[in-house]
Amino acid sequence: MKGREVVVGLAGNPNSGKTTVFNNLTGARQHVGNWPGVTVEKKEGVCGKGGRSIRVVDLPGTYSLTAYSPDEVVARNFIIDEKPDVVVDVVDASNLERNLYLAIQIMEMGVPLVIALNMMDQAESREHRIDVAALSREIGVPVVPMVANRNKGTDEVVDMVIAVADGKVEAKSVRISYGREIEKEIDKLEGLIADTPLARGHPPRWLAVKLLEGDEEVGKRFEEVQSG
Ligand SMILES: Nc1nc2c(ncn2[C@@H]2O[C@H](COP(=O)(O)OP(=O)(O)OP(=O)(O)O)[C@@H](O)[C@H]2O)c(=O)[nH]1
Ligand SMILES: [Mg+2]
Repeated sequence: MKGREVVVGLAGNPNSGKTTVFNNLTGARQHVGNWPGVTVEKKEGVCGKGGRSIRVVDLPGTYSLTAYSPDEVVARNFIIDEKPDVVVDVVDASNLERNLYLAIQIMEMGVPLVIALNMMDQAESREHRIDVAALSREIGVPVVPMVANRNKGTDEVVDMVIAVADGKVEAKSVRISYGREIEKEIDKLEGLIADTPLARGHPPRWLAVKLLEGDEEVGKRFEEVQSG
């Protein structure tokens, strides 16, 4: 079946192999420009499979998605405002714990996520044994092992992206609980946000967490809808 174009945001920590994955996916079919308003490079490319077209947008490499650097704002505004069908997070399997920090922040944005678990060769040579199925089960999203510099796992990522975009595989992450005290405040804020126009375009829980963190970007957006 020919479907509509699938839009993928490619996220990941610096040095996780994101460019290698992007090149494997899109080959020479790339376009380089700039993100509007900032001097951050924007790379886009297309790939296809079984008559399906996938547009891959390479997001800046970041360790997190706070509002403290232009790279992070670009990456998260793309996810929040453009609502890609799927986010692929390139994770360095040999630095799993550090890399999962970003994965969790993407999960909290309520967007379908596929983890491309790259550098599996490095993880193995350091004798890190990763139970991929267990990881996927625990966090609730598909995990695809890769060795991108040997072009291993690319097809599997494409297949998974299409399966998730078509609703054939669930990519609903687990909800991270902040404990009773903070959850109470999140609930309150969610209630306040629910009736504002902001809630139409953004996941209210994510907004509530960001407001509690004192996130300036989200704070600005909240003030804008309250004053107008
Ligand atoms: N051993 C191993 N090396 C890899 C793998 N994937 C990528 N690399 C290598 O890791 C290095 C970094 O890869 P890049 O694709 O440039 O990573 P990146 O995330 O785009 O890095 P920055 O843009 O600099 O943040 C390169 O030398 C790649 O060839 C992998 O699966 N295994
Ligand atoms: Mg790169």
